[in-house]
Amino acid sequence: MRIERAEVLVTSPGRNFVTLRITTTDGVVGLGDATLNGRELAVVSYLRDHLVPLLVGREANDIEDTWQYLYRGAYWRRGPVTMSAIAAVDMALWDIKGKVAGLPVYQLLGGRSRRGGLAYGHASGSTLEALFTSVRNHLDEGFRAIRIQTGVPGLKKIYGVGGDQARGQKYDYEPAGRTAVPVEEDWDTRFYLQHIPGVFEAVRAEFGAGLPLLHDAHHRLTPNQAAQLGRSLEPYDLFWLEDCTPAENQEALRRVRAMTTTPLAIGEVLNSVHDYQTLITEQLIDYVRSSVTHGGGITAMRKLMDFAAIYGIRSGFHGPTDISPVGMAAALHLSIALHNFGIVEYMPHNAQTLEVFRTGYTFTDGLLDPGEAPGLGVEVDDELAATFPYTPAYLPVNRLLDGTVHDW
Ligand code: CS2
Ligand code: MG
Repeated sequence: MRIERAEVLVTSPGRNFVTLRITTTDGVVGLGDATLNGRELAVVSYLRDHLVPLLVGREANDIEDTWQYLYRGAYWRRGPVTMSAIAAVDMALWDIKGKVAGLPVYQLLGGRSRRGGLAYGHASGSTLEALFTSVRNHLDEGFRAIRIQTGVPGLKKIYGVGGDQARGQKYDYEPAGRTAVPVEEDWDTRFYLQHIPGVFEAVRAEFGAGLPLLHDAHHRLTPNQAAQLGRSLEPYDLFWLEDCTPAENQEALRRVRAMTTTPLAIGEVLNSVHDYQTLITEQLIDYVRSSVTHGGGITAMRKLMDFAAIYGIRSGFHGPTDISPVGMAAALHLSIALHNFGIVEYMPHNAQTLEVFRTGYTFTDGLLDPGEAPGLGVEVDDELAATFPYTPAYLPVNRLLDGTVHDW
């Protein structure tokens, strides 16, 4: 069974998604997610101009060989554009293999390790009152683990803090801005560090000790600041503190790790096992945050997680709405099969997106399940997808109060 055709679909039902569709000589179709938020068209070109011509005529069954061919054969290894493109090919080939076998992909990965994957939702509010409402709404929707982000006095707007939920603005920071250039936001780490511990104290007082709580620092702190935050949050027993320092400096986590017992998660911008080498071998983190979409696909993420398993490190795959339903499904098949699963991020896609991509995964009692459909279990509606053309959209840029550009 050879690859007959590979097409790249770009659609924007509220936000941009890049999907690779591979069709085999037997007429079997597989889908892969290649969405790289804010740099989508770079991956479209990488796929269309450089990978599709290499794929046509290749044996569709040989997933590992195709992965190595695209990774080693390119000479230029790693990086988010390359790895997202390879991920899309990899996912599509697993989708095809599952369909040919008549099995959901998780069965091909060794079968089920649990009933469902614990998912966390994004609660946020510019004030404590708005935050509490958001937490309650998430609990009502069935979430059993919740990420907490709030406004900070003295700062105008903070990424990850949504608007008025009653007016449907729940995740209005995702996508950040459908504008020609990025929106600019302000930032001051001292204001932030002074404010956050009190927020967690209030959330614990309101919702009790049992609820798993997470927090994302979005790479904005120095190692010392991150250590200070981790220590100040210890009384509130976080499930994790995410992306406390810029992820490209693995050694920075040594200082943080030595200073706090708050569990650490990092890696949504990492895309290779090599990016994790120090983090994993020195046990500097507790959770791997890469997505299957940006981490080279199921083949690569399975290996990364097996490496992490030796050190007792678990998965916490990135699952914001910029991971398409196809990428989310791939993450869920892997999550359900892995022994060292930890948690998975879940921001439900909007209704338009779920009309373009018909999904088979379910969310029940706080757990996500990939479903039993053969392959990944997602289908795309071409005609509907074509009615939502690509729209430029960018994440915000941060400036300190004196105008200096700050870490994302
Ligand atoms: C966030 C995301 O989900 C998360 O943890 O950090 O909102 C992230 O900023 C975007 O997905 C970036 O594309
Ligand atoms: Mg994050």
